[in-house]
Amino acid sequence: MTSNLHDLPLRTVDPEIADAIDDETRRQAGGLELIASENFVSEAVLQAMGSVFTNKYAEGYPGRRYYGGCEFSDVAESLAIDRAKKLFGAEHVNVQPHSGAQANMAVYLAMLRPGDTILGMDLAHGGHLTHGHPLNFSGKYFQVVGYGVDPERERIDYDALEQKAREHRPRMIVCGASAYPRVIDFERIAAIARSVDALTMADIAHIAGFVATGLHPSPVPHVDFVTTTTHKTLRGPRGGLILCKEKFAKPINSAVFPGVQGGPLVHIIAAKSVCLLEALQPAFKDYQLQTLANANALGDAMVEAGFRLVSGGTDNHIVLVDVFSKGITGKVAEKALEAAKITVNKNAIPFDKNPPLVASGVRMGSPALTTRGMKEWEMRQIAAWIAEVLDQPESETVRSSVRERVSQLAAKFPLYPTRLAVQVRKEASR
Ligand code: DSN
Repeated sequence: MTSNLHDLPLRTVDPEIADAIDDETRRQAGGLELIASENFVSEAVLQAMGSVFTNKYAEGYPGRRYYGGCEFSDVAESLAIDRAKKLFGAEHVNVQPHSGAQANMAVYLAMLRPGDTILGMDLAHGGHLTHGHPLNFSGKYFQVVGYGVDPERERIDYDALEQKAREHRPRMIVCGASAYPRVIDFERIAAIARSVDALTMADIAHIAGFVATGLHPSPVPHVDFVTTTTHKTLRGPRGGLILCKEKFAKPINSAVFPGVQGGPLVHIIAAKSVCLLEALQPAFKDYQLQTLANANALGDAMVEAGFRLVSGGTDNHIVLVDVFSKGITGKVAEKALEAAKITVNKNAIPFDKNPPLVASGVRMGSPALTTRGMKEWEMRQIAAWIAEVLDQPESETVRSSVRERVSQLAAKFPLYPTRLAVQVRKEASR
């Protein structure tokens, strides 16, 4: 050992970081997490992430590595690949992308040349930065044409999308979204793409759990490439995946490594394997069904409280609330709710009149609270508290009263109880 600190526990080596982790555990357990892109991983996933695989270099792919000692890394990665193929019915899977953004980058690198045209959903209408935003690499290296939702129904305007595809003849159509509460017709978008000789990439980061369990139509049979993160509805570690037809396996693998990444994060790949195994169990479908039911209950209760929902409701885990319809901005709403220990994020709504850092909307989602075991009754209760806070967003009296009720509810749905018990024991012994 090079240092006598090497075998000591975190709290002894770095009490500041140990405190930050303990505080974050308490924050997650003590409040209500409604950020649509977040979730709580299982103890098994956490354990795999915190494993000695973090020490390993494994550039290359199973059986073809640039380093020795990769036999167990090969086991972890092969399991992840096989499980992802089975879960999504994909011919080829690359499990190495460090994130969804890097998965998208690898697909672009594999199939596009700088200056090519991509047709992607506008961020302002629910798309993602990597689908062609001018400040993202995708907007800097490619000509970007945006599509969006129609102003009345606030759903993807497929006719307008088709018209733009005919007019601009993109090399690739990118679909999928991060703030779109409705079903996406991947089959139709893929047909539009084929009609103009374009490739299609579906980024299913938000809805991967529903796609995996057949609760959202899968893009896998229709589009050329599917990318996803693994940490949203899929409930795994932070990371990305690429699924594609076997004929694209070589360019996709080369684009990930050595194209945009060096060594894979083997500990994260091991945790992806665990999450994919969990997602293959029947209970995972029950969880997804409850996530849908909870989002519906939350949305309905927000409407009953007088708020307008973008598109009038939800088909998935996302409830996009137009808080400006009640005269408050997303920024004010986010801050007021945070003070009451309810975490959401401000979000632009289609045709937003406010700038993105102020925004007219708040995006809420049900995956995390559903993991804790909450059901429709709790969702209705939480919506009533949200309405109470947003009715008087500056009132500390209301915030603290709701905060108290939030704490009581959270305590009834324990999160990481063994980790918190360890903290309590440590505090008692200090
Ligand atoms: N940042 C993610 C989200 O919150 O939806 C998308 O990558």
